[in-house]
Amino acid sequence: MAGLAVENRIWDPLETLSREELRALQARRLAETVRRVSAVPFYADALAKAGVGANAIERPEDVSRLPFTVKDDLRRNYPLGLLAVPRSAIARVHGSSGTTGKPTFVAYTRRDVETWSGLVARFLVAGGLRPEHLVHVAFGYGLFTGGFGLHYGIERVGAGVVPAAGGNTPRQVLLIRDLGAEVLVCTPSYALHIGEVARAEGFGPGELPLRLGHFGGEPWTEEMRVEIERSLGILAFNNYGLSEVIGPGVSGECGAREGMHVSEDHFIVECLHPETLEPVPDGEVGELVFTTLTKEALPVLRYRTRDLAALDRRPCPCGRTGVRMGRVVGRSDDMLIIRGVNVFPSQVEEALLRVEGTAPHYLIEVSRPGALDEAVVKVEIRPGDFSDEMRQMVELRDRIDREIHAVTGVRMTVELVAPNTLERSAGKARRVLDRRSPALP
Ligand code: DLL
Repeated sequence: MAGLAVENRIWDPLETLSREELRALQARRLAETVRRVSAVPFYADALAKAGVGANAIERPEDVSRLPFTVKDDLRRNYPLGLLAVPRSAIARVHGSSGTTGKPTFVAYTRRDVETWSGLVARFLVAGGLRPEHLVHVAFGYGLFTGGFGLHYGIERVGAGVVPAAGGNTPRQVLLIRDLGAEVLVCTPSYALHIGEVARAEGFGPGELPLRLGHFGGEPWTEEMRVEIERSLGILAFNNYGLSEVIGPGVSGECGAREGMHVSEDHFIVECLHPETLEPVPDGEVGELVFTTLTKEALPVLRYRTRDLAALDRRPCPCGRTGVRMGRVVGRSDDMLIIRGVNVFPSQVEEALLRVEGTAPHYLIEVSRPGALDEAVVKVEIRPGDFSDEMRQMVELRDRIDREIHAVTGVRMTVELVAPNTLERSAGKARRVLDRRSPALP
């Protein structure tokens, strides 16, 4: 088909429902979801406060009457207070990729795991995966939804998986070459790094067997796509998701590669102004808010993702009818994604507070000098603790380094700076300088 990068195959006929059929399905599933969550005290309370009765949902637009859910609601109901099924029905638990003292957990029933792998299969097939392929998965396997989410989706399609997981990049290159994987799955920044290492090991573009890549889990740009495609000699596809909603598989690109189709038979997506929470017109950037329609273990109502992107309802040449979301261009909160791990500046602050001698003045500078993110934390020393003695300062720096790693799970470079040298602000303190961010439109 004209304009499509790969042959157009559709995994699930539900991807091409007419808008009318889709609306009817959404209305039915949304009403069911509201009934299902009424069994969860947190939601029963929120629905009562919003004045939403058991039979309030007749149309998909009625979603706007429902209360919002935010990440803090999950934290406050730690570990699994929002569970909508008996504990015995849990088939799987995953968690947020951040490694704070208290992660947020999400749960799946057996049917949720099946729904999820079907959703992952949709975007993989849309982006050219076929049963005869072998797929190299370099996502972490664990609480993070990336590894297992993609793994099950690939198996669902009937393709082969190499569950390589992350780390030891030269070995990844060796495995890809020796096992002959045609498809690479990881974060876009890791794909770029694999490309660099492959080149250092003497492989030119296209000399590895790879032909396709499915990347997600963090923001990336069109320029990065071009770079990854050139260095690995592949076609690269974008896919999006978040653990609270299901994990990867919320949306993904088709062969047109102009936005990611949201699986609207499973999620209602809204694009709202992050402050007024009023809908923004199609084509304009707003915060994406998702309501799950089929999840059993942990349904969410109007989950505020903090991800900023635009929606596009124009027909797509591939024939899929799900609304497309553009690239995530930023976040409406201060969460950083560093080498795929979600980190809040407050976590760095927490780590600093554990170390005697540091002042609560710091600046996190994130950049991407090569393929991988680098974070430098500048920390002010308290006037009395500043010392000309090198050994003392090195010890202090190492302690901070260990604490930051323990709290965030990410290695950052710590730079100690003299008292009163970091910029002070009259309003909100600037804690982050992110040199990777594409400018907001
Ligand atoms: O990152 C799920 C996932 C894994 C998606 C693998 C795709 C592939 P979390 O760890 O909960 O879940 O992080 C979710 O990551 O709110 C976005 O800010 C960001 N994100 C995920 N995919 C994309 C993408 C997984 N394609 C958070 N583009 C989300 C931009 C993305 N940001």
